[in-house]
Amino acid sequence: MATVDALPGPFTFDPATTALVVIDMQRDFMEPGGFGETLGNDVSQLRRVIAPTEALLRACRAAGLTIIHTREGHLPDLSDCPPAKLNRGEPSQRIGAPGPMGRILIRGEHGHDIIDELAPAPGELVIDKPGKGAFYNTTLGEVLAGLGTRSLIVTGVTTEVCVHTTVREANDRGYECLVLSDCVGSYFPEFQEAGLKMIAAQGGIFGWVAPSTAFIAALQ
Ligand code: TIU
Repeated sequence: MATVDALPGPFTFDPATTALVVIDMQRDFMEPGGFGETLGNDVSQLRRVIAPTEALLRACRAAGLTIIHTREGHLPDLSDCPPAKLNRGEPSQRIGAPGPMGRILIRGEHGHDIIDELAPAPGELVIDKPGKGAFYNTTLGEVLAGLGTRSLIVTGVTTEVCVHTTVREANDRGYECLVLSDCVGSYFPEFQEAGLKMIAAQGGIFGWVAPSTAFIAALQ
């Protein structure tokens, strides 16, 4: 067992039953011209997450940890995109509209894929998800059950949207989640701060929070 100095207290995990989950580090959220920018966001806010996540991936690969990447996106015919999600914003900028990186948030398009810096290595799992949470309408639950996973190290974007939804889903399913504060990012600095506080508040209502350096130190 290994222990991380975390909030609200020590996070103890067995690397053999722990998976790193890297959420939605896709061009559509990280780069100009993608879904994140069409929603009115300043995508440059997320760049600071990349370097610490690269270092984290190196450490997790060296330690032989299970690594899972997720991608949010929809089928080309949009049959898996509910109207409540599709009908937001200007029609020319909606999910499925043509953009500089291909159709916005559509599986198989350049913008939908993970940024080059954090590209999955051979053998790492990639879970495509239609919603914010990584469990909803995906095989993640079955995959983790098959692996015997009990703890999740959660990173990615955005903190208060897909990271939070996934951590909440995971917590209800009995997984112990450690969110790495410098490896998650929000378009809104105030949501980043509040989003992290909300996870560890009330004795760790959804999980634990620590910087990636603390987790990497515990892994080695
Ligand atoms: N808009 C926003 O902050 N996030 C999303 O739409 N998806 C994810 O967080 N991945």
